[in-house]
Amino acid sequence: MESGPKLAQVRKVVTQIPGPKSEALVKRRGEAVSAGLGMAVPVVVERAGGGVIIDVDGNSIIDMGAGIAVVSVGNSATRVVKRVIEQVEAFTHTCFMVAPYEGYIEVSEALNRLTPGSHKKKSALFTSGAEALENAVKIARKFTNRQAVVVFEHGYHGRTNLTMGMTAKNIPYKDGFGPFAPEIYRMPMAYPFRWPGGADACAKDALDTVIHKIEKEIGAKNVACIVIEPIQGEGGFIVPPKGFLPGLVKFSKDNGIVFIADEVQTGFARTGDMFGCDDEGIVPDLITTAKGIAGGLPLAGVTGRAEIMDSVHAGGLGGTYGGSPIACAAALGAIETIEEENLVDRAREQGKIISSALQEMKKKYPIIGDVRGRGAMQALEFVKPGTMEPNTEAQSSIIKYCLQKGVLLLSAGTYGNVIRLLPPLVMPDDLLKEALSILDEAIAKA
Ligand code: PLZ
Repeated sequence: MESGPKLAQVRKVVTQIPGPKSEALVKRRGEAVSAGLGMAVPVVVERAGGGVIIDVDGNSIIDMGAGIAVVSVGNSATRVVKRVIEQVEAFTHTCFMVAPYEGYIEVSEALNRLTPGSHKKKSALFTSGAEALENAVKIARKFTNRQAVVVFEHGYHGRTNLTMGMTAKNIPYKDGFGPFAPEIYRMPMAYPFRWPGGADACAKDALDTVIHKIEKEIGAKNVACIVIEPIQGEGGFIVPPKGFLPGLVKFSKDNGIVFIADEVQTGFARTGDMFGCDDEGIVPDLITTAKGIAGGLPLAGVTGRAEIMDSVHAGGLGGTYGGSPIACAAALGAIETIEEENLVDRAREQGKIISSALQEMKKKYPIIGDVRGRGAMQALEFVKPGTMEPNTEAQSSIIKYCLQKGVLLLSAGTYGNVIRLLPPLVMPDDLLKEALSILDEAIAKA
C-alpha cells in the first residue's frame, strides 16, 4: 500500500488511560478552554496515523471513531500530506472569489462525477458541514422561491443558527441558544427499532405520515426542501427501512421540492458505497458533503443539479475560506486514496467483520436491543434487558472500559444509548478484530 499507516498499527497500553501527562493537559484545558466544549475522551493526542492514536503518555489507542467519520483515509494519509505540503509551499490563500485556483475546480469536478446521478451537476465549496447545509437551504429557497424546510426527528445538521433549528436533539446542541430560525418543520423519522407499529410497518406508515403532515400542516407547494441523512449519524445510526427514502424522493419530485441528502457523515465510502444514497439508487437534487472528503482538513461541499446550483445570483454564495486551496489539496489526496485503494470495497469488508461480530454479541447479551448500519458505519443500541428502555449506563461504562484497554469508541443517539463504530477505512483487519473483541469483553462486564 502506497498510502499506508506510518505508525505501528498496534494497540499498546503503557499507562493508565488517561495517563499523567494527559491528566495534566486536561487540567490546563479546563483553565483555558470554555466549559462549553465537550470531550469524548480525556486523552491528549500526540500523533495519529492509519488506525491508531498515540497519546502524550505513549499509549497506542485503536481509533474506532476516525474523528467522527473524518479520517476515513487514515490520519496523516500519505497522499493528503504530500499534496497539502506542496500546496502550502505554493500559496496558502487567495480567496476563491478574489482569484480562483485549479484545486477548487478539480474538487468540484470530482464531486460532480462521484455523487449520485448522471445529470449535469455543479458544486460550491465551504468550510464545515453546517455551512454546507446552510447553503444548500439557501440555494433550495432561491430556486423554488419557497421557504419551508422539512427535517426529521433524530436528525443532525450542525450548530449554526439555521442548522441548530434543523437539528432534533435539545441537549447538548440547542438548549438555551434560541430563538431558532422559522419555517423549519420536523417530521417523524422511519426508525424501525422504535416504530410503534413495528419494523415491518415502518416504511409505509412513516412515509404516509410524513406526506400527510406535509400536505395538511405545511402545504407541499410551500416546501423548498426536504433534508435528510441517508443514515442518521448523531441520532444513532438510524437506517430508514427500504422504500422510505425513494418515497420521499418521489414525493419531492412530484411537488417541485428540492430533495437534499445530507451526506456529511455517510459520504465518501463510509457506508460501503461512495454515498449513502447509492444503496437504494436514489438521486438527490442536492447533496451536502464534508468530513471524509478531505482527510481531516476543513472542507465541505454542496453539489447538485446545475439548474438549481445556478439559480443563485452571482455573488450570492461564498465566504473568505470556503474551498481553501489547502483543504482542496487535501481533498484531492483523499479522493485519490479512496479511489486507488478501493476504500469503498474496504468499507464493505470492514462491514462484514463488524456486523458478524456485533450480531454474535447481540445473541449473547440481552442489553443489546439493536444492531444496525452499513459498511464501516454500524452501531449497537443498548436497552434494559427485555424492555425498550434506553440503557445509558451500559453505554457509558462500556465506552470507559474500552478506553482503559486502549480502544476509542464514540457514543451517539437521541437517548444516549448507542455506541457507533466508525473506523478509518485503512485500519488493518487484525486491529479491527482486536477492537471488536475488547468491545465484546466490555459488554460482558456490563
Ligand atoms: N450533518 C449529518 O454528521 C457533523 C458533529 C459533532 P460540521 N456531525 C458531527 C459535534 O458535536 O459538533 C454533521 C453531520 C451531519 C452536518 C454535520 C455538521 O458538520 O462540520 O460539524 O459543521
